[in-house]
Amino acid sequence: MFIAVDGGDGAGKSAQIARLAHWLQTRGRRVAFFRDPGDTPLGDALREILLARKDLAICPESETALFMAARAQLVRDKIRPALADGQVVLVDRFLLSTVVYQGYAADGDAESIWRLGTRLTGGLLPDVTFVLDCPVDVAFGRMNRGRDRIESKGTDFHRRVRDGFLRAVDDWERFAVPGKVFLVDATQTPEEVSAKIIERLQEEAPSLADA
Ligand code: Z5A
Repeated sequence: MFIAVDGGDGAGKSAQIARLAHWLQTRGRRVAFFRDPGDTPLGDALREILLARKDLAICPESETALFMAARAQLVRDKIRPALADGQVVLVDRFLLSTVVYQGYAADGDAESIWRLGTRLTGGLLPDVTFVLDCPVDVAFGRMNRGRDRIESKGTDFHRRVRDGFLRAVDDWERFAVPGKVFLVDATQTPEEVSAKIIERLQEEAPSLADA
């Protein structure tokens, strides 16, 4: 099974993936975790360019292409082998992030980003995507570290990102995106958010909870 956790910066994705991985592992599941972009040599190099190189001008079209290249490599080198090995794959962000950050929030064409992105993953998309929703001021208030290149784009951009995730969930069926998507209120405590995700997952895939 392939599960993505996505959403705005500081919404709590990493924290929820760690909790979900622990829950699955205590039920005897083998779990592989990856972050997008990253976790391959090419992905790590592109991550550095995309997030750390504030000196480079990178237009939305180039950003789209670079995020997609990192993801294509991750799918081929890591995600497909882990799924073939029977592991539950958890990803911190996936194509939905490109659709939102480079699409809805940057006046890009969300539908064509879904199409191209799906081609470049060879048609592989998560079975289930959890979108953590959190107001920008709450999420940014949680982040006690420096801002990367994309986080530095300003509050208006990040409000468009939040709205973009909400629109993407609404447009899921219109764009015939495979897999299920669930919006999760991420303003609650980590324990409450985690309980909601696990409840949803058990409804979707009851066999995952078998010890
Ligand atoms: N990006 C893109 O533009 N296009 C793409 O296609 C892709 C990505 C794939 C990747 O950053 C950047 O690239 C991202 C989108 C863009 N940039 N921006 N802007 P990333 O995914 O590596 O980093 P991030 O999204 O900024 O992650 P993050 O800051 O680590 O946030 P998080 O994982 O959602 O949150 P967290 O680390 O779990 O929690 C943050 C803090 O809040 C931490 O202190 C927690 O203890 C705390 N926390 C977590 N949950 C809670 C709750 N429920 N209550 C209170 N406090 C909490």
